[in-house]
Amino acid sequence: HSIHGRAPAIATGLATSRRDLSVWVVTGDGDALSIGGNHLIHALRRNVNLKILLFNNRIYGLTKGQYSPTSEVGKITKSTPMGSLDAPFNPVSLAIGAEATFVARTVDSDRKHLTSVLRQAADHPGTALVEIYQNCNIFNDGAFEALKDKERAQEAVIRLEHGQPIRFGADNSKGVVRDPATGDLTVVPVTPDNEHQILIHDAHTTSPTTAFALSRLADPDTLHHTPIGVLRSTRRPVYDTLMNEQLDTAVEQHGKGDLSQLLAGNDTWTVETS
Ligand SMILES: Cc1ncc(C[n+]2csc(CCOP(=O)(O)OP(=O)(O)O)c2C)c(N)n1
Ligand SMILES: [Mg+2]
Repeated sequence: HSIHGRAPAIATGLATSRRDLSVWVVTGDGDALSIGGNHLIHALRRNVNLKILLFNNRIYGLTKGQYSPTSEVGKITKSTPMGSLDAPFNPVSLAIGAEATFVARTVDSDRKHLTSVLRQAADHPGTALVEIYQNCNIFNDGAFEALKDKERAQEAVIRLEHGQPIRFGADNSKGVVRDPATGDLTVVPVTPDNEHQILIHDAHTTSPTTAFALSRLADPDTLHHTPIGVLRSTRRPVYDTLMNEQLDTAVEQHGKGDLSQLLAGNDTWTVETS
């Protein structure tokens, strides 16, 4: 419970001072990416020990249906009666760009997948960002239907598994390869000739380049080729640990401070006159 958008700031204080807790932020696309966008990117770059669940329904639900930073271009809402003009954020791309060490995506109605992703997030030391595609049956119904309908999902969803070739579709007939000319990732029909070129998913690689390219595969209109699962899971020093090490060093060098004495005490500065 905190002010709209500010959960990562409150949670940073909590996670750094109460290291016995597992601290989870539950947020929305409006909360995390509009009013709270700044707090979100700095929590990610600091790698605070937080788990952030970003429920993305591509709308402001609570305030009754205004467009959000993940709404598609041209979305007609009460606040955009002629269609929204803004290009949307891709939260997974944004998180990877903000130096996040753990970035995943899952879907609200797929309990098995959601559970597996949340367990991996829980085990991650540092900030874990999990985007959860969520329906809003009142203000944005059917937002992710292409990923939920059994038949359509086969073509639309790419289930990433670390160490496995990135294949999907009926009979795993499609795969992701790197285009040698551009270095970008593309989807191709798998044939005996190109089977060995299908990319093997490596969530643990330090470079964010391929995870970012994977996050860009989805077509924003049809949602075809939407990767779900853990895109990136890497290790970097955790902010809480570093901060507490500094505090220990400060105590060693200067002794333990007394906050109430500092607040109620004398001036901590001197004004020199010449
Ligand atoms: C400081 C502040 N500004 C604005 C609001 C109004 N407000 C409440 S929820 C919300 C947006 C919610 O959108 P999202 O985070 O996507 O959550 P959803 O309701 O869709 O789950 C806004 C603008 C507020 N409560 N507090
Ligand atoms: Mg929302």
